[in-house]
Parts: sequence; structure tokens; C-alpha cells
Amino acid sequence: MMNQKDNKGTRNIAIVGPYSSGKTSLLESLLAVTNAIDRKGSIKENNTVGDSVPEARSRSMSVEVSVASGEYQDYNLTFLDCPGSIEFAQETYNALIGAGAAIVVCEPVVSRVLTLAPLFKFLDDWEIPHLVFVNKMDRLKDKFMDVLHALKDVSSRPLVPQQYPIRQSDKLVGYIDLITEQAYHYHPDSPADPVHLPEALQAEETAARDEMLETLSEFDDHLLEELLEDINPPKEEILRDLKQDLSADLIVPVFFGIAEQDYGVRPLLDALIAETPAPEVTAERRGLTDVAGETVTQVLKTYYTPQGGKLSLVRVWQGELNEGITLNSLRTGNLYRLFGQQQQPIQKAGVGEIVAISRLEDINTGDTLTSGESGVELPKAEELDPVYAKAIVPERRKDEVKLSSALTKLLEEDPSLKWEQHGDTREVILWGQGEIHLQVALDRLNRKYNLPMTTHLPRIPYKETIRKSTVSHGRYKHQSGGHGAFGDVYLDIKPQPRGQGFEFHETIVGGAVPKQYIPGVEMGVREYLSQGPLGFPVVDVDVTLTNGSYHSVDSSEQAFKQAARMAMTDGMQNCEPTLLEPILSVQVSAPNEFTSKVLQLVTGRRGQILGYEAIAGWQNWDKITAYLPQAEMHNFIIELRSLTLGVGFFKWEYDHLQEVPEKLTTRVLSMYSSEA
Ligand SMILES: Nc1nc2c(ncn2[C@@H]2O[C@H](COP(=O)(O)OP(=O)(O)OP(=O)(O)O)[C@@H](O)[C@H]2O)c(=O)[nH]1
Ligand SMILES: [Mg+2]
Repeated sequence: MMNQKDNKGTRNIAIVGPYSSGKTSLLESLLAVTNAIDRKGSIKENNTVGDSVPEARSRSMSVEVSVASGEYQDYNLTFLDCPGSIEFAQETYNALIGAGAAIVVCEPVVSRVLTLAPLFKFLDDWEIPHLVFVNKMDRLKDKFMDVLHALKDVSSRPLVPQQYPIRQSDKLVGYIDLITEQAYHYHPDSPADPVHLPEALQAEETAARDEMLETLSEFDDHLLEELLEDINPPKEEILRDLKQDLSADLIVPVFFGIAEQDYGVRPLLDALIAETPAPEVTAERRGLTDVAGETVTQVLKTYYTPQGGKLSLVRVWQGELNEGITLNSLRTGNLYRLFGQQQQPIQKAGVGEIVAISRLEDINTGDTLTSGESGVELPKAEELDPVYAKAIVPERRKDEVKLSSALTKLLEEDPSLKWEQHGDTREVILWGQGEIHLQVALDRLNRKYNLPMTTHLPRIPYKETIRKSTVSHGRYKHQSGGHGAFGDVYLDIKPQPRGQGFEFHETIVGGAVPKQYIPGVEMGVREYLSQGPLGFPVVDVDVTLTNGSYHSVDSSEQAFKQAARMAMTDGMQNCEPTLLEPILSVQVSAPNEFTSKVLQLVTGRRGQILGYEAIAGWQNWDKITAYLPQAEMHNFIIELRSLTLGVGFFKWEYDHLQEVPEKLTTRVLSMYSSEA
């Protein structure tokens, strides 16, 4: 673990990239190379620093951000190993906004490069300097140049490869540093050896280098002049340009290697130190320029430890954090540096560091915490809309009382989860980003709060209405012992236009139903409407009390309520009850090469396409707008992702109710009556 001592600088780096590209393996390698760990772990052996929680270990995938620090050439480096699965994207986005730079880890497979698009978009929107590390070069099947071209197509910033691969009989054995034109051979467990630049690669190397310099000269007139005059620019000038351009998020340097063998990891570290910006630069880009000498921090992630303690991972944007400091008028708990699962107590943390604070109750991920009165608030990552839902029930009935407080903590840890108790169906619904996301959430609920749950498909909140009008009569008469009960009403029941809701009127003349009993009639009607003849809440009806009679002794509000219920029960049978289903307004986004498949998916699910158009600011992406029945949405996200290499996504909101097609009505009714 890293010692705290004076150093040349602090860099915090997010490791991001598509699912399973080797980020956690790269972190392990970075920690091994910086001597932060003695023995390197691997995903296969389940002993990496990242992914130490059981939910990650059991799936061999990252499900939350892991933090670890190392020291390289007197720089403090803190790494945020982010999950790659699109289902955990919120976690990644929340962490990324605190990073000074990001390493985008990807696989050298042309057909998979498109999966980087949403990430690049996020990095561009937030102007987070990033470099690409093409990992798994031992598995390279496509031509490396083709991989680069594919990357260029998805990045809006120009790519600047800083290395050229040296291969022997299809194996990557080394690289040429395009800045110094020095060639190196990799060595397991030690730095690469300088070697002579292979003759056969001379021409390719020169071409690659020229391309790098040309790209850099787009942002530097002096360099452009040198190139025009055939002057070979000095190494220092190239490095200065790289640093300037990367810090300003103008270019994307590209490296490659084999994380599992530490190949290419040292040059990557060199670049992190030489080319990524100091923490103050990032703070300034977020609009933070020395706010009245305050300490300013922001929460990137919230953890609940298995012992139940809350830990908030914060980035120090400005000033210094001391143990026990008051932030947002709250006295903070202890300070820790995190290293995977370990927490190392520390006394203070400086600008750019990422550390954990205990016991920040009522503080959420994304919140800004300051030591002063400025009230400054840094921007937060956008909250993702939930796209996948399951109804959840505690396995043990007695656990029901514990559920809501446990869910509240679960959501603090993972803001891309949502939960609700549905008003109509009374089910507890857990919403998230996909099947694995919800499984992980339920595993956590079990492990941390001892709450094993069962799940089922959420019921669709169907409603019903009527197509025809009727006049109905209800008379309630009851005699038991002394006091009797009497109520008598005539009701006009009429359908209303869709969306009009329920209305109650009365046109009583001459006190046929005395004023004080009319609220009872309305109450009886409303109670009846909570479950109509088909078994669902009734909407869009107009009920008018037109006539009735009463008894001077026996009548009561209660008796009129009963009479109204009877009139409704009788009358509604004659009104052609009709099933209504909720329709959502949905906006699907996907690369336009998949647009026709997405259109098919939508129409295949009884969707109504409203239109589609290119998304401004996205390269080659379309947005498809449609109405879709909620009943068809359950695994829509799963199908959408499988059609779009995992990158398609959608936003939705409830729009309106619509009649269920006749042939489906029977099926719905039989399904729901057998469940009831
Ligand atoms: N061949 C080869 N396999 C690698 C390399 N790096 C990682 N892997 C393997 O790729 C798989 C995924 O590795 P991880 O490090 O978990 O990838 P990740 O990007 O952290 O995955 P997520 O966080 O779940 O997105 C594991 O089976 C690793 O052993 C590499 O350089 N070469
Ligand atoms: Mg990982």
C-alpha cells in the first residue's frame, strides 16, 4: 500500500472500457508494476485487488468501482477500476466525473469497437482527457491498423497512436516508441529491453510517426512549420504537445499491450505521468477556481460495508481534507485511503486525491461537500432511466418490515436502481438497468441485510373502461331488529373520452335523495370503480345520480353507499367492459446500422413507430420514437442490446391508456384471474 510522502504530483485515473476488456487485470498489472502489491492476482484465480466483493468474484466481472493507489516515479497514482457492463454504467459515470483522466481499455477486435461509442460520448461531453489501451494483443486476429481505423470511426477526437507493434510469427513481442523511434522487446516481469529498430518495419514506423506528428501539428503552428521544413521536432516538443492536447481533451493517445503479462503497462504509466493534467487543471475545467479558500470535495461513490457502516468515496477538488473536518455543516468521521477491500486510516488528503470518509449520513453520490459557506455545487452525472423491472417479495414474511430501509441503503450505493410500491398492484417493484444488475442488487440485499428475496414478473397495471351507457337502479334495504337501513338510487353510467378520468354528477330534484346522503352515493361509486367487472380499476366513466328515494328513519350515508355499489355492479355488466393497457412513449437510440432491426423489434411488439432521425452530436446514431404497450416492454432492453452489440438504449415515459386488442384480452384475463 502507498505511503504518504511528499511527491511530485497526484493523478487519479479511471480505468474504463467495454465489458471484459481487461480493466481489472490492467489494474492488477499497474499495481504490480508500481510495487503496490507483491504478488499479482488474476481473474481466473479470483484474487485480484479489484472485484473483491462476492458479487463480482462469483461472476468474474466488475459490478462496482474498486479503488487502489500506487506510486510511480514519485507520483501518487489512484486508480478507479470501473465496471464495463452497460448495466453498471451509472457506477462508471459517477466515478468518471472525479477522474483527472481515463484509460479506455478495449479489445483488438474490429467488430467490437462500436461498443466504445457511449463511453466516448460521455468522455467527450465531460471533456475528460482519455487515452486508449488496446489490450489482449496476444489475441489479435484483425490487422492492428484496421482496429485503429475502427477506433477512429467512433472517436470524435483524433486518435494519436504513440506506439507501433513489433510482431514475430503473429505474436506481439515489442513496440516502437513513436516519439523517440526507439524499439523495445517485452520481458515478462521486468521492463522492456531497448533493441534495434527492425529494418523491415522502418517504412511503416516512419509513416505512423508522420501521421502522429501531422495530427499534433493541427493544434501547433510551430510544429507545423517544422514539418513543412522537414525538421525533425525534438522529443520535448512532441511530449509538450501531447500533454497540452491531451489535457485539453483535443486528442486521444493510443497504447497497446497484454495486461495479463504486464506488456505495455510501463509505457502507459509513463504516459499517465508525462501527459495527463495536474488535478488543478481538471478542477478549473469544471469551473472551480479557488472558491474563497474552501475545501471542496465531491462524492463519487457510496459504499455500505458489511458491518453496516457508510463510506463515501470523495474526490478532493480544492484545498485539503483533514480528519474530522466539518463539511456542509456536518462533522465528518474518519478518513481512509482505499485499496480494494482494505481501508487504511489517514490523517489528511490533498488536491486530486480520492479517499473515503465515514459516516456522512444524508449525503449522496454526486453531492458536493464544502468546508465554507460558498454553497458551490459541482455538476453530477445524469441519472440513467431504469429500463428493467422485477417484482420482489421477501422469502420470509417477517422480513417485510426490514425491506424498505434496506432498499434505501441499496439505492444509496447504487443510484441507478429505483424501487416503488405500485399503487394499483401493491407489488414492490425493483427497477434497474438489466437482468444482471438486478441479480447483483438482490445478492447484495441478501449478503448485507440478510434479506433473501423471490422475484416474479411485475403485473401490468391494466385498467378497464366501458363502451356503452346504461341506466341502473340500486336499492339497499335491510331490516335487523330495531333500526333498518335503506337507500335507493338511479344512476346514469356513461363512457367518457380516453384520458378524461372519472366524473360524478347529480341532477336530483325535489330532494329525492337528500343532500347529506349524496356523498355516500359518490363514495359507493368510487369504491366500486377500484375493481370493475373485469377485475381492474375503472377509468373514464361518468356517473350521474338522477333519482332515488329515502326513508326518514332508516336511511343513512352508509345505506346509500351500498345502494350505489349495487347499482354499479348491476349496470356495469351492460356497458361492454373493455380492457385498457398502459402505453409508453419510448425513444430508442442506436447506431444507425441497426435502425431497421430496431424498427422491426418495435413493430414486432405491437409498437407504433412515430418517426426516426439522426441524433445531433452523435456520429451515425439514430433516435427512434414510438408508442409501445407496457406489456411488451419487460425484456425489451435485453432484445435491444442483443441486436445492437449491447450499446442500444432507450428512455421512456408513461403516455396513455389504450384498448387491448380483443384476441389478447382473453389471454390477459385468464392469466390474471388464475394469478389472483
Ligand atoms: N488473452 C488475454 N486475456 C486477458 C488479458 N487481460 C485480461 N484478460 C482476460 O479477460 C477476461 C476479463 O478480464 P477482466 O480484467 O475481468 O476484464 P474487465 O474489463 O475488468 O471486465 P469487467 O470489469 O467485468 O468489464 C479475464 O478472463 C482475463 O483473464 C490479456 O491481456 N490477454
Ligand atoms: Mg473489471
